[in-house]
Amino acid sequence: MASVQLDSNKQLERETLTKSSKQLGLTEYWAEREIIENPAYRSIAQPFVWHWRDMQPLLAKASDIVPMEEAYRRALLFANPGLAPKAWMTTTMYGGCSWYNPGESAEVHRHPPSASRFVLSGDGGWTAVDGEKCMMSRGDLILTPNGSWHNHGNDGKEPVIWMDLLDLPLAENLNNSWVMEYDYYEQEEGGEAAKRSTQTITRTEDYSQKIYGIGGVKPTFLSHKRAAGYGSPMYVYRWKHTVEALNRLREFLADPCDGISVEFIDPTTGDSVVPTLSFGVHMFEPGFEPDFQRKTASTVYCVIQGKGRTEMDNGKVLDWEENDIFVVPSSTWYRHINTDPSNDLMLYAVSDEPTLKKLGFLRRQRRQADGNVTER
Ligand code: GTQ
Repeated sequence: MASVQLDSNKQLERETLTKSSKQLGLTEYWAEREIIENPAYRSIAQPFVWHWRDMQPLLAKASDIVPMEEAYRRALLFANPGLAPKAWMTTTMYGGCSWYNPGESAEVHRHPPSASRFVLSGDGGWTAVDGEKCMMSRGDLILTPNGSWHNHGNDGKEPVIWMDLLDLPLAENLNNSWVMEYDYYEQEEGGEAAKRSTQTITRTEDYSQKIYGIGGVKPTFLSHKRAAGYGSPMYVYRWKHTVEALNRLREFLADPCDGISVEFIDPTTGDSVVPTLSFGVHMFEPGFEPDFQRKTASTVYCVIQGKGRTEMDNGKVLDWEENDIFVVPSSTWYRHINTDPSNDLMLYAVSDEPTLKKLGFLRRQRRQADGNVTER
């Protein structure tokens, strides 16, 4: 910054100017140019990994000493150190790991942020969304779009652990104030509407799969509007179908950065499953050497199978293995390496790319081994 020599009179006047500006809620651009223009001064999400081996014992302890009734969410939230004091993973995404003991349940509620679940461990867990009881197995994606009533439970014999992921920080930053609503009413038989803590299941078992489970085929005689009408009317994406799809794609040339990758879509529009976030899976076969990439979007990953590391610029590395969850924030050069010589690496990936794309902020670049950078 150019510094101009001022006579002492002007110096005094400037001090008064600074003071007066501050008092009026004004900031002098010239004085704080560094802070305004330099991203290094901003509090931003950091690349970070949460290890299952550390997290699981803490959740197990909580399952013993924290009663479900205390908050109806027995969850450890992923708090990115760059975003403290908020417990956010990125400036757009919030997530946590929830533990449900056999027989436990959480009351029905709804909120403006769109939510998702992704089971990490245990069978018998379920989420009821808009009248559909979605049974959840490891690797399944369950959606709870903006405004849909939902409640959870575990009918199984073992504890269930799943990852919750919501666009809550985005909703909060847009002043779509984070409102948890618990006033759920159902019409009693021939009587008044009564407040309920669970919703009646009104849809046939595995509704989402029955209606949309065969790709490219859409029933024309049923309504595709569900809940508030935001996001996909298909609420369950089964892991076994995802694996089948990935296996069929092995014969094609993989993406140089993301490997063999698929995105879950709204089957009625082809769009991302919720308006704000994209959900998908990247598969890296053994020995695959991806190119580096960076995006203005941020991505949260969960290691559904395999192990490896994320390499970033300046020698920063995140090592991870099965069930670990990690974040690659916007603008970071990175690539994922499968370090297992004999097994595929499968990464579940959630990104705010649809939001950036809709707003005209999305930029993606690839950097090849020779250093050449191209737009994607
Ligand atoms: O379990 O439905 O961490 O609605 C935040 C909001 C969990 C849930 C969260 C939610 C839930």
